[in-house]
Amino acid sequence: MTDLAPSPAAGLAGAGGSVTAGREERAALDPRALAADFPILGQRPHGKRLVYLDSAATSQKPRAVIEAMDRYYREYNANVHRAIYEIGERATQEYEGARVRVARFINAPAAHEIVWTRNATEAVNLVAYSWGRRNVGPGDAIILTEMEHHANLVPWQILAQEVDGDLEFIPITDDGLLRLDVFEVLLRLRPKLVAFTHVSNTLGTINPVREMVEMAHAAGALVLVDGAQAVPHLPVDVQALGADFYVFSGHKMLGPTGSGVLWGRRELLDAMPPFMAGGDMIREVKLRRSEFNDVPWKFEAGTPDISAAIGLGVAADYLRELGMDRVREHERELVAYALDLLPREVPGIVLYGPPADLRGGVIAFNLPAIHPHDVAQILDRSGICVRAGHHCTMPLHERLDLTATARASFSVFTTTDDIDALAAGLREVQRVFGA
Ligand code: 7TS
Repeated sequence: MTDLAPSPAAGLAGAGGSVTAGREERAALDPRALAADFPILGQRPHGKRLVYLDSAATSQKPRAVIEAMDRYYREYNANVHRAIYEIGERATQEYEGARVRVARFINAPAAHEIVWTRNATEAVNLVAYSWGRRNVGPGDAIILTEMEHHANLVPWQILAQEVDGDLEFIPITDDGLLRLDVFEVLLRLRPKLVAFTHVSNTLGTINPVREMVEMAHAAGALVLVDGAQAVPHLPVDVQALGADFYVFSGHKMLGPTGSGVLWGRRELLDAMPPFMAGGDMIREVKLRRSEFNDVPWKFEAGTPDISAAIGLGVAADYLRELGMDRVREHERELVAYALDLLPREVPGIVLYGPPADLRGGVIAFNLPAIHPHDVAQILDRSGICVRAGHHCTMPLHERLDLTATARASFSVFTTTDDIDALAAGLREVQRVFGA
């Protein structure tokens, strides 16, 4: 991997302790100090302090990311991989440098294994179309779980319908944990692929990826992990996890919309046919046939979202310098605080999902007899943003016998004050409804 200049202005003022990654003795994250890095947190919706509890939908962006993207457009906007002139060379360098930053962030063996996509959804589709159509045939099984986001479900449904394949699902317990005993039995089908989420976007469940990868590999299956809710919140080392494909979105990890990643093992990516075709993904084109470019460019047809890739690289450095162990510990403490506070302060609240040690910074809940959309709308009057609905996990809601939930989700700048505000806001919802 090539050396990189330090990322521009990763805003770590007040982050606490030294910024040397991986140092055990570093102080805990100081979310109040970090909040100063996020310009949007100065907004006052309805004249109230912005309490942003929807980072699972998309995270807010630190100044360093916004400024890096702004700098690209102001100082060196040019297309990549073609310009001979100075600003074009700088654009290519920063764009490819971002790939190195992201590779380092997830400990990918090589930057060339990082394929840029628009988001996690596109990354799953890329694998389903390119790898799936080559490797899954009639009667072949793909194993998913009951807790998947639609992004890691619908592409496999379409593939299975097209090739007459078979989808099987690992069920969950009532606490929202995967039934590994049933997984073991399903593996007797000798599936071609097991695809599951690292962290549930609804229940927050952190799944035992390593153990599941070992089980799947022992049965001869490849593994795709949906890391959209994991990469922003806990340390992810794709080599240690051992999966074959790992996908995530940039916009949930403090990066811009329009940025996403497919990481795949080199030999798998090399063997896969292109997904989209056109410029940049070719080596040589004749009128009737073409030779394709190397990985990862083989999968990146057309002019990419250059500024988004650059912004994502800066976001990866920002999180890396914070230290993902500290991010995880911060969010674990917040979840423990909320799981303790909410049932005491908000009579009758129903919380879904496992205990704090087994979940990321996500809490789905319901108030008895009040629709989650009403909950979200009344919270908004107090400047509190939560999501309400099925969170793109309709089968999971059906499994839990629910049509919708409200959901609060956390990030590096979330404080216990925010959770106190949520509790007060929920009491206000109950007052409005006379509950
Ligand atoms: N996988 C998981 C686990 C997700 O939570 C999401 C988005 C996706 C995939 C798709 O990400 P995208 O960037 O391609 O859209 N989850 C949510 C959510 O929970 N609320 O809004 C989007």
